[in-house]
Amino acid sequence: MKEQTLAIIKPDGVARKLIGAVISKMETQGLTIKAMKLIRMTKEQAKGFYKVHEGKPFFESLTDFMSSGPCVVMVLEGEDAISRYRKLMGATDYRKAEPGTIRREYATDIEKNVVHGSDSPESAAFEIGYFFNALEIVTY
Ligand code: IDP
Ligand code: MG
Repeated sequence: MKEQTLAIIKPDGVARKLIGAVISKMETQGLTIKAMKLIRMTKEQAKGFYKVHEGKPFFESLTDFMSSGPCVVMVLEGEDAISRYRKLMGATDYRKAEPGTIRREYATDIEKNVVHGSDSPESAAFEIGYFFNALEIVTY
């Protein structure tokens, strides 16, 4: 089934000039970019985005990190895009990620793990709507 998912190249990925490498992997895996922009979240915006993790021990540090510099936010589309892109990202902890995945190749830390991806249709709908309005998602 054709789906859309929300992807982020996190501040570590942008700072380390990994935008091109990450997008290249996305395109090679059959994902099409339907929307994309460079943004910098405030701490409050990062907290709103990650509100499902509120109360967890890593929440403060994660939202500091996500607001520490620019991110690239994207809407990706493809067959089973949510699971396809989760597979391409690899496990949250890069040490457990499969070879060839973005996190295994590029992440340096369980927190600074280069990319984000929605984990369900419900989270994709919330996360896409958090950053993009309908006019910004291109139909082609
Ligand atoms: P995901 O990004 O693979 O979906 P989540 O469990 O949703 O992983 O966690 C969101 C983000 O929070 C992770 O990508 C990572 O940056 C950070 N994170 C998750 N677990 C930990 C942890 O145990 N320590 C530090 N940061 C964590
Ligand atoms: Mg998650």
